[in-house]
Amino acid sequence: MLKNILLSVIVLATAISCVQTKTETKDQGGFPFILPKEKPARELSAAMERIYTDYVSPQPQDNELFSQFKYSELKGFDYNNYDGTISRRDPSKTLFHNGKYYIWYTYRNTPTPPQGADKCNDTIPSADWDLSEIWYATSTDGFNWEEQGVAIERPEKPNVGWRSVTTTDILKWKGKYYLYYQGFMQASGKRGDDCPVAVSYADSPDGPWTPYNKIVIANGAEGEWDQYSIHDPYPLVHDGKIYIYYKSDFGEKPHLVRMQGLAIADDPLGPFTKHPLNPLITSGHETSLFPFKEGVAALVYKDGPEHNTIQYAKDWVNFEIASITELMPYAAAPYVPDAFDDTKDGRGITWGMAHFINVNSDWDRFCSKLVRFDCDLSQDVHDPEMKAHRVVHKTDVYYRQGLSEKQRQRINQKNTQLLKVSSLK
Ligand code: AAL
Repeated sequence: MLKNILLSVIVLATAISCVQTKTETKDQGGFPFILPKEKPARELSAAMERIYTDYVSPQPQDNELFSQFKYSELKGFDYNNYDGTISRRDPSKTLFHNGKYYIWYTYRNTPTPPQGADKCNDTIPSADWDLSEIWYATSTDGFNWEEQGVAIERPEKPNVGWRSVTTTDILKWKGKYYLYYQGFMQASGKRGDDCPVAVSYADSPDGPWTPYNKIVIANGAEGEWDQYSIHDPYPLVHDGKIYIYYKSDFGEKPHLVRMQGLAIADDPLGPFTKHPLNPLITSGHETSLFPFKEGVAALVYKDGPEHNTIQYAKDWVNFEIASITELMPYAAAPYVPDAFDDTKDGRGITWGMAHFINVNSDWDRFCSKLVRFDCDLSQDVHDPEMKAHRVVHKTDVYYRQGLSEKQRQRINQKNTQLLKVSSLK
């Protein structure tokens, strides 16, 4: 008897709650014609809730951390007609010093294009960034560059980076300059793209650069996510310390996972302590960040579940998606005027360097080139053209993403089966 009473109470309560929900939704009327800038006092769907809770503004054009990206060819760099023997890639953040912009980058100049790990030797590169040095260039406008030559040479064996020194970034700290870079002690691709991080220092951005000749950010312990590769060291100054964000490739090919972590030190030469919550960013490839207001923003592109996003961490550790965008710069290395100011009000960015890899779309002549990008991710600029919702592509951009032979065969087989079945009816 009691059981039946309980059961009927539950059924009645459920019915009332359904009617109530229906009644409440019905009473609030339709959503307003003008999209409210603030979250309206009404019941919202999950998606509508999200545009008011997860993003700076419900519409991209009003979102300071949304931007399109525009690209410009650089002048001043020779690439041997893109025959694959010269490559420039993975630029550093841009530094402004004594009226000139400075960039550093991976420079490869080898007798052949990359030939893979099995065919490489002391002069033949395994990969586009094998047997490379760190070179630098200066500019007064960010479009026309004057290559200055080598900044960091490959050291003698067995010093860190003897095989290749690549993928550098710049730190200015207490009047001195530090270049962090990947120091390869074996050809990339022998096992994987394995390397730790090394550092050199100078009193001037023009050098001379003194190698520390020690590993400054070491690979993780065996079985840890970053046990093989510490890539794309990216220094910023925050909370009176040096914050170096970095990437690691982990897991097994062909399903490499690329995520980003953080190592922190009080001194540019270390010791660096890795953050216990690493990895901090679940997607992206090279590291590209900038102080924004009290936190730090990140350009997250290319790989992972949250690629093509701009993310933000108020505490410099826990990142949230701030906007979704497209056609993002690869290996973006912005000009970040306040990168080393330990600012509590990061002003943001409007331009920087990036790269195009495999510029010929020909794996037998693989080489990369530097490019400039512009954007509006700044508190001090409002450029509506950079806040347009969509990038308008010409039709050939879509046709170039054509079906592979394998996909066409799959589609044709499916179609043939359908026609056969329909003919039997
Ligand atoms: C780049 C960077 C690192 C990798 C290779 C060269 O895009 O992620 O530098 O090692 O690719």
